[in-house]
Amino acid sequence: MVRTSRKTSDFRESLLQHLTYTMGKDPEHAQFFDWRMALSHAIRDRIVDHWVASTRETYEIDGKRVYYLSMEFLIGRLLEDGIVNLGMYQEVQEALASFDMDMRTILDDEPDAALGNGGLGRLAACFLDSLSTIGCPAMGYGIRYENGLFKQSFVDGRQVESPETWLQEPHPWEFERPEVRFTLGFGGDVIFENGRTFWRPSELIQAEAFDTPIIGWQGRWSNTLRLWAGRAVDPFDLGLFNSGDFAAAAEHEALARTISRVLYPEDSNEAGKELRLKQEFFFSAASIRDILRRFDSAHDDIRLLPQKVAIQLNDTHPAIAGPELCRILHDERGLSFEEALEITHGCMNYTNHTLLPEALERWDERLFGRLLPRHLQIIDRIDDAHYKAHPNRPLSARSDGQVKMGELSFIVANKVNGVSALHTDLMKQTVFKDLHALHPDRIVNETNGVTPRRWLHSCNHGLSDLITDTIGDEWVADLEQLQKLEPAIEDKAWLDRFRAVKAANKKALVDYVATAHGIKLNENAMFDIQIKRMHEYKRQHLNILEAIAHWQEIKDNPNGDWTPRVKIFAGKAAQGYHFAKDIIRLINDVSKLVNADAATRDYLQVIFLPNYNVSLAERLIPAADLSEQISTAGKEASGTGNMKFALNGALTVGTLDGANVEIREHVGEDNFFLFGMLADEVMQRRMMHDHAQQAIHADPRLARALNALRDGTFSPEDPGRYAHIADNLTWSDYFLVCSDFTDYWRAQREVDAAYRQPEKWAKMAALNVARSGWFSSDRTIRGYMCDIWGAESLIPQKSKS
Ligand code: NBX
Repeated sequence: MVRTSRKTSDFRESLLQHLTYTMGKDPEHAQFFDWRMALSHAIRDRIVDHWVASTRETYEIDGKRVYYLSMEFLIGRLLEDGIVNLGMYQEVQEALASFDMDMRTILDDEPDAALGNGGLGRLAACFLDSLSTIGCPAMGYGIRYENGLFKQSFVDGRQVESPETWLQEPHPWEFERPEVRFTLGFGGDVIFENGRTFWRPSELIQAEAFDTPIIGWQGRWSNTLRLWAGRAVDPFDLGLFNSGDFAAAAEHEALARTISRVLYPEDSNEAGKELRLKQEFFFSAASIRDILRRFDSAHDDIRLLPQKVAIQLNDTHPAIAGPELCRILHDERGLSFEEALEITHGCMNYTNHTLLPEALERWDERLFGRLLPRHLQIIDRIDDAHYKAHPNRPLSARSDGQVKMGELSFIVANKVNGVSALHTDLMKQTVFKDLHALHPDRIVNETNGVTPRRWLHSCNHGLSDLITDTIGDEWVADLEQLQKLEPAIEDKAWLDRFRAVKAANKKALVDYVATAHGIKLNENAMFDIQIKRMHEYKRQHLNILEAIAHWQEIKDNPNGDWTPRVKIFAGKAAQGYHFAKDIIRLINDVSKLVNADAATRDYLQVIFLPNYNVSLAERLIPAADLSEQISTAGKEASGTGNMKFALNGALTVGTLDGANVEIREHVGEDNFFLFGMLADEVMQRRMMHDHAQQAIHADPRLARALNALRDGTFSPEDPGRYAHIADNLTWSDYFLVCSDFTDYWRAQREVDAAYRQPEKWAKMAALNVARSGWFSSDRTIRGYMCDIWGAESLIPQKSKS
């Protein structure tokens, strides 16, 4: 046994206790799973102490609490987070080593909690981390999906989906709260009786709470993520069972559970399905009840609600929380409608995450009225009140036979925010133009951020250690301190260390890809990475077209002085989004041909890694040299991957879209590869009917790459497979892939040239790290606390430094 400190041997003892008494195993027979569970419980015990203390303090101080309602929380793994935030990394490592166990292997055994699709869900997870780190009393509310985002694999290059089953093994981080249950309803009638209106639903269901503690940096504060699971009101019909109809006897429970069964895999697309609306109401209504119950336990004047409660709607999915709160205050508690609406308005705020028209939630009013008849009436009254206040501009949430959740959220909310400066401006100019004119102070900007604990400190140990060696460790909770790195960047020896860290991260990725996928990547090449959901506006097809053109050019001149590149893609496409799935297949087909080409493979490799998720991102981002942020300007609301890459020392090739604009301002234009049209140029260019043909005509490289799609170069067994992609780009090209191609090519050759000067490149990359401090989600959350919620940190000032 290795010699260990007192702390380590104490921890070793609790690990052994849990292995023995929680898992019922002895060290000789324990599997990785047993060790991971024992470790999780040992860590959890320590988290709970902080959690209970924070909860107690929140009640005692009785300040304003923040409630973050989100249909998605893409939290990923939790064990390492807990260990790191408790500052126990070393003792855990030593304790495990004393049993001959490798910590990394145990950590990698944990499945990802994939309760989200993409940016919106991951942002919610970063916010939870920052809320706890800052010590803002807060609670996240969402759905405990039994099946998270589907698993992706490839068969003949095509995406195949299979169910995700994270809850099939015990989940050590949650606490079931059988005593916290609310009965909710759907359907039925609205009754008017004795001068009062009330709703009598016909279908009842229960929401049961499951709590996960969210510990902040250094364990100073801990909040709760409360997820709701569907349960039947009468789980089992004994009468039916006794009569022999066993299936029918259990039917209630099965039906009730479907409500929290699966996460809808639509990202930036409205699903429009009845079950989805039920899910939205289910978790919003349960959360509102829970918030009111907690408020009532300490106050007896409901008019104080806006002083004590700030509710944040993460996009429009929880928008029904507004009418539901109004309904309870008016119908159940007897407040006048005006007063009910005023209190609701004082509590609610709404974040918009996309301007894509197909993502703006709208419900057919017949479907809506069938499930939520009283809420439809309440929405009409909200509209009436709004109209009364602004009779000259009739703007309503219900119109054209639809309930418009964006308009509803805007009208009900106290503050409405966009997620980057550009996006917030575009909100004012486009989707919310008229409402903004009526309420010019309502829209504010809160540029997104990412948690530096997960996205630098934990995922990139090499860089984290180098930074701490150079400027101390306060940067982890005060990311702007990274600026202090700037003088070191001038020091050749420091820069060599910085380069060595990147090289080691790339080597680790190369090893992982070799083990997991049997592919040997060239670790001396530039690692060029695009990882995000598959979507035409994100333009993975622009990236692969450029790769095709590049490959063709290398083949023309195989002895040229090329800069070696490995192009890495990862991302999932929504099941029904066929065009996006075809782009995945195209990339896989290009990969097959190009990687096998002896004439070019030293210079260009292409790989699409399956099943992109949070933990894969944690491996890829630290190893990136180049970050692809190439959306059509005006379409990506913010992006957060872009921030993670810059923070980990990758250079960006990108358009002036979303938060790229602010990243470029912060890191400096010399340290960012800009290309492409601006948002207003995009709108103008689209008016030209032949924009794509003109671009193709003007650029023989583009024409040739498109021809390779048409002539079956990448699908000889099925030559017509990609003709429709070429046709789409030639004849329609809504996202202006062709129009931006030539400038993208130019930027990529500048990237090549810069990469050939390793010292210059390293300096630029290090400046990206030093100047990315502003993109911490701690800064974002402070912005929300001050501009939107009026909430304060409960961590005593003295212990903050
Ligand atoms: O939210 C994403 C944006 O696309 C990113 O630019 C941004 O960084 C991120 C965090 O703010 N949006 C997203 O993930 N989903 C949606 O916006 C969405 C909206 C409505 C809907 C489904 C998804 N029905």
